[in-house]
Amino acid sequence: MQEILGLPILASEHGGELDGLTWYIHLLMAALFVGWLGYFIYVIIRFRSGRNPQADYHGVKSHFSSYLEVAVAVIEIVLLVGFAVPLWASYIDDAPKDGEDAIFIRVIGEQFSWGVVYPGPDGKFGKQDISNIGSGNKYGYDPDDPDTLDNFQSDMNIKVPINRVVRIDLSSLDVIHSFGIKPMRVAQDCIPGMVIPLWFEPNRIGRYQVQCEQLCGNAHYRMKGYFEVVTQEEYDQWVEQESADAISGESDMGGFE
Ligand SMILES: [Cu+2]
Repeated sequence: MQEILGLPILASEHGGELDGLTWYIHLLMAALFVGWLGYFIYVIIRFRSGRNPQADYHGVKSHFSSYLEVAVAVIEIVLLVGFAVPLWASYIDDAPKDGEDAIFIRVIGEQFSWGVVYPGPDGKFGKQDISNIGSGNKYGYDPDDPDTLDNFQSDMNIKVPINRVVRIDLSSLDVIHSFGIKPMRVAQDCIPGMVIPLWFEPNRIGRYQVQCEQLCGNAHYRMKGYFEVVTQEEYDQWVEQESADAISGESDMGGFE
């Protein structure tokens, strides 16, 4: 069905279900299209002027169609409140927590780039406080916290190992952005003042595009980053190198000279 619908490459575990949903919605729409078209043609023939020379000025008296409309609205409310909202809440609740087996990353949208913060080999982010914010420390990580030392920044470029659950905590420094990766079948708004988790499992090695999916200003198009899925060994080496560079002060974060 991916080929029929012309969908982008699929590279995540849950994406197949989403593509399935897209496919079923297309089937439903096709059935509705054919059904309504058939009814339309029937009405044109059945109520043609040749067969009905005199117009009927009374029309339909029954309230059946109104009841039907109300029933459809009630079913839609039940689907939304009873199923869709609880399902989404449970997805958010199921996000991997601190200490669980997952890759934790923080992504911060900003006009017009993506800040990407990794916790480093110890898996712990340094403490953050608004009083630490200053030049060279725009996210307010505590330079005296030992957990901050091995944190590193990898702006516009996210790297993750294959077949591991990735949890990305999204936020924004200014306006509403939206973090999207089509092959992963994920998209989530980044809202200033909120931290929203997004989690999924990449299952195909490759380099994919991250884009901002919310028009956020005149250089919105520049918010294009990369999401690279690599082997576990390659990922571990990369984290070690980036973290070492941060500690020695050769790159952003950690160290804080
Ligand atoms: Cu944006």
